[in-house]
Amino acid sequence: MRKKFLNLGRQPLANSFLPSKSKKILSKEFFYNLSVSFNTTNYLVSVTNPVNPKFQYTDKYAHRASESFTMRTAFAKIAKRLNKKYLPKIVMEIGSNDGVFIKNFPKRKIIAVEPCKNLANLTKKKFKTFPNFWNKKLAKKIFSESRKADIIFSANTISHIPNLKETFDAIEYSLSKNGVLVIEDPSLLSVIKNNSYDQFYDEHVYIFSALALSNVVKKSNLRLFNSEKIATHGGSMRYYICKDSARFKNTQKLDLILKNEKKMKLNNFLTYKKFSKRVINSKKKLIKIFKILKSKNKKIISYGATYKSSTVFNFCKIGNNFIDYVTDTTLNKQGKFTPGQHIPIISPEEGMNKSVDFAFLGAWNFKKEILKKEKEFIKRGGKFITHVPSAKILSK
Ligand code: JHZ
Repeated sequence: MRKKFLNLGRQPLANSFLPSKSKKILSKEFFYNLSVSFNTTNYLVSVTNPVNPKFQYTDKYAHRASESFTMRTAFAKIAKRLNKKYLPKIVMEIGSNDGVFIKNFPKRKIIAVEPCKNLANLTKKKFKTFPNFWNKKLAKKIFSESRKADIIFSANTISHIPNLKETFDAIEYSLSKNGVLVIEDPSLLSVIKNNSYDQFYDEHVYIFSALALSNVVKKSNLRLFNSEKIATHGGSMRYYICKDSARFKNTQKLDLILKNEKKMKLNNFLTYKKFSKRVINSKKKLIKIFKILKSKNKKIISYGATYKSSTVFNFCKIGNNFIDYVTDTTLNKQGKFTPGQHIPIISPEEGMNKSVDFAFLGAWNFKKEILKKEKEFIKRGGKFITHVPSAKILSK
């Protein structure tokens, strides 16, 4: 049974950066009600009413995974590790974005799957890319009984696909006998601990726990056999999954992770009810900070036009009333307006000037990288605001 625990209100698609604020564009903006539910049977936490993926993963998809140094380095490192450990002949990535992970393998081994046509067009010049959604039909087109994948990798994508049964069935069909599926997605435990409710938006249909994922993959004759915590995206998990009959034994690390999730009561609805109360308090606190700063005539901007900040701004109704503009390094976000609240997005070169007093960390997950980059801003007295793990002005 699914039970609702969090209501984040009327939200736009987090990827729908507007090209202008013309009446015509604004009248077409799509909104839906974002609420989050807990499944008391398999412990899955999911958006209650997911949006049709056809409206989300279009040829206008804005996110470029290689925009941050942190992610480029992390993907290169895990690619090297997987290559050494499993010696794959064929590696497939589901949701290959701009190729930041899969480009680390030799071209002849690569199969990339990316439904956003603008991104698929970028990588198809470099290696084999299927511009399609991942499903059984595509799996049967790519693989046969004699040709299977030794590694299937998918970062920040499986959690975006509403139909998990078909997704994992298609993966089970595509994996070689001892092939390994490696997925990375935000960690539910981190979301609960950090109060990072902004991990919920239309694309994050699921925020997985190891407990829930192990239940879900079983239904497709797959087995979660290992898992590790990773630091990316404000606390994620890397999961290793194989065919039920594959040679891998379940690891002690996985046992500990499952035990800890039970200890933290991720299998209990009450945990989520309490989380929901903390989210409402976080909203109140953040609005209070913005109001105080505005009453002192401070100039506030936001740093990083993230999908996550779309949830925060639309939930807390933070727009041009508090924030002058958002800076972002991604070229195709610059010159546009944020979804729902319509705050202009400009380049950091233009935006991080001397008149800025405070910058809200929309990309709080890259705090370390950003603080290092913005030493000048901090040196002249500029301060960052965050809402994770609690709403506050950072002291340095
Ligand atoms: P970032 C996206 O979410 C969407 P977002 C997606 N659904 C998902 O799951 C996660 O990624 C993984 C900019 N930036 O990665 C670049 C700066 O401007 O936190 C990006 O636009 N300056 C696929 O959008 C944004 O911030 C910087 O110094 O929440 C970061 O977006 C840095 C480091 C980043 O993901």
